[in-house]
Amino acid sequence: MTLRDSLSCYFVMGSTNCTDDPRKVLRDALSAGVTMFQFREKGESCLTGIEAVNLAADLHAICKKYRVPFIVNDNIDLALEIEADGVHIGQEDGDAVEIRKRMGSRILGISAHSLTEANAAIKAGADYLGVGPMYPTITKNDTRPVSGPILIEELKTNGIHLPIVGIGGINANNATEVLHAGAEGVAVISCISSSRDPKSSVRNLKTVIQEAGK
Ligand code: TZP
Ligand code: IFP
Ligand code: MG
Repeated sequence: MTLRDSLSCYFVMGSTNCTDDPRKVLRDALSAGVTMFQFREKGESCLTGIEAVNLAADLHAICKKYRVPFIVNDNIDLALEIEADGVHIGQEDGDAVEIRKRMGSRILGISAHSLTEANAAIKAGADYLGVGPMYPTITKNDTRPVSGPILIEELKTNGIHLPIVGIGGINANNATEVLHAGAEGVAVISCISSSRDPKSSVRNLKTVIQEAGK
C-alpha cells in the first residue's frame, strides 16, 4: 500500500470522541476497512501522562495487526516514544522543518487552509496535507471557517500535487464531493466514533470511496 492508498479512509479518534472503549471502536473500524488511523487525544477530560501513553500504545498495537499506519496528532515526543508511523501537525504546532528533522522518514501530515500554507507545508517536507473543515463540525470548536471542497479543487489547480485528505463534518452522504474535488481520501472522527454502529458507518463510507475510484 502506498501512502495515497492508505489515506483513502482515514479515521481520527481520541478517548473523548467515543462512549465505548476506544480499543473496541478502533478494532471495529479496522475490521470494516479503515486504512489509516490518527490518535488525537484532545479536549476537556482527555487522558494525559502515562494514561495517554498507554492508550496510544494499545491503539498502535491494534493498528499493527491490521498493517494500518498509526499517526499521532501534535505530540512528537509521544510519536517517537511509541515508534508511531508518523505525526499530524497543525499550523500552531511548532516549526514544521524542525519536526520533519525529528521525524526522519516517518510520515508527516500538515493541516493547510490556503495555497500559501500548502506550499509552506510542502517546502517543510510534508508527506500529505489535511484540508478543512470541509463542512460544519461539532467535534472541534476552534476550527477555521468552513472552506468546502472548493478549496481542494483550488489547491489542485494551483499545482499542489501532494496527497490531500479532506476533514470536517464528512460522512457517507457528502464524501463524494470531497473526493471529486481531488482529495485522495477523507478523514473522519464523529462519523465513525459517535456512530451507534461504527462498522456499518465504515462500510457505507468505503462504498462511496470505492465508487469515487479511490
Ligand atoms: N480538524 C478540522 S475539522 C476537525 C479537525 C480535527 C474535526 C473533524 O471531526 P468530524 O467529527 O469528522 O467533523
Ligand atoms: N487534518 C487531519 C487529517 N487531521 C487533523 N488532526 C487536522 C486536519 C486538524 F486530515 F486527518 F490529516
Ligand atoms: Mg494540532
